[in-house]
Amino acid sequence: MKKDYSVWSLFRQGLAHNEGWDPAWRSADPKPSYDVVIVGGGGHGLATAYYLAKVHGVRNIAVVEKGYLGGGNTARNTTIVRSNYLWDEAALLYEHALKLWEGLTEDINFNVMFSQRGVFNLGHTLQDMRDIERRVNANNLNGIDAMALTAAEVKERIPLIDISKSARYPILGASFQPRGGVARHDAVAWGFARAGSRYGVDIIENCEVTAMDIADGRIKGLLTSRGPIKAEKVGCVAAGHSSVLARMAGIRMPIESHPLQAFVSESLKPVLHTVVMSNAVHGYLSQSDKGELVIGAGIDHFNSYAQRGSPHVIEHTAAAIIELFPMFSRVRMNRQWGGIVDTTPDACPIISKTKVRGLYFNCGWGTGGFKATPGSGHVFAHTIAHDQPHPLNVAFDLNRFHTGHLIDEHGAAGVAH
Ligand code: FAD
Ligand code: PYC
Repeated sequence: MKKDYSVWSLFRQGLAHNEGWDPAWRSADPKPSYDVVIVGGGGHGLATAYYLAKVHGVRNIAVVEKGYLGGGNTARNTTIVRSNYLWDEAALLYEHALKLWEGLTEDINFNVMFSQRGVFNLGHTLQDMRDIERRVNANNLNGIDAMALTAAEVKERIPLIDISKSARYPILGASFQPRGGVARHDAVAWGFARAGSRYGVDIIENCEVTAMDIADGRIKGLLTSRGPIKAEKVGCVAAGHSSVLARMAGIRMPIESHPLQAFVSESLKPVLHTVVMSNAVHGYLSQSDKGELVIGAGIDHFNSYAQRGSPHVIEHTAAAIIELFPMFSRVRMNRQWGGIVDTTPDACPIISKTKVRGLYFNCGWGTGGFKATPGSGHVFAHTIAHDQPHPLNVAFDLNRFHTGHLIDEHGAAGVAH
């Protein structure tokens, strides 16, 4: 039947509580076996399934998710996207992702509301500014748009910010990436789910992986809360629970899991047209299209799998934001939440084959994986399809923690940990 896209149709659908709408993706029951099973229905897992189908022609794929799609960190993050990392390996990986973001809405035919409104990383000490200059120079050598700004130049672009010298941590300048920005987190999960579903990917929610069937050093399948599933290959993309899954395969991941919190304010008229981050005072914020201030905190330093954190961390972040923007002291906050982030010793992800043949892990994105979602899915799909890393993720192999070839990105991570 021909679809009716008129205004009247929209009105009718509204009154009918959207009953005539087609679901965006097909909800599937598990089949007995698949060529590839992706564990984790967040943005990274769904993107992996999509690129496996689209780029590598794999057709018999399932994504199994223990809760609902995008209910993990994908829907809990503050959606900052940038690629201004220090070392070549990381910068090229995140830049690959940023280029994919720039065409993503068209590619998956779903508006992910990618808004390139620029990202500022503030510097508050002489050493911060030296690090910023070093990072900006390294970015420029990699063809990444980045510039170092003075405090006056920051003020010119963000009139509300306080650059007075009397602040506890005065702003001395910033790095600025104009192509950075934010995207709509839910839309990323829904868009990849719909696009993958159209290639026949089975999306299976409320399906928790509880054990792995491994024989003769090879993955044979998974035990799940919805029964056993056989699989030729398994890709685990379960941010927050990567080490739990790895343990099922006898692998000890170099990962610590921490809560990371965020909160949003009531809606305001548009006042902040860009993204501001400060590692020194420890807060980052942007204004959503609905007008809310979206504010993120530093990690809670204890390990936990609970998706909440301590009140003092939120209090500390609120103080930091008020220090940067004194006028926000009168804004009321609406809600707060936490997610679990898997951090690695070098603040870089693991995208890797494992000692178990056919079993792959993509994890350890810590506080900064949302920005990588399309790039991460793209290179991980290549790794699974070819049983070889994509050139961009060779350096992110699990073995680097044995060989010592770490890629220290603590300075460029948005949140210190
Ligand atoms: P998820 O969306 O968490 O997906 C993993 C899925 O695996 C989950 O849905 C989970 O339910 C599922 N799963 C786990 N175990 C099992 C199992 N046994 N069986 C089946 N399924 C399982 N990054 C940025 O780049 N920019 C930011 O501004 C930013 N801000 C952040 C703010 C906060 C408060 C938080 C918490 C994170 C932030 N991040 C940010 C980090 C970012 O959210 C993550 O790195 C990224 O979303 C990870 O994506 P994912 O798809 O792997 O994870
Ligand atoms: O990695 O850019 C980042 C980030 C911002 C907030 C949390 N992570």
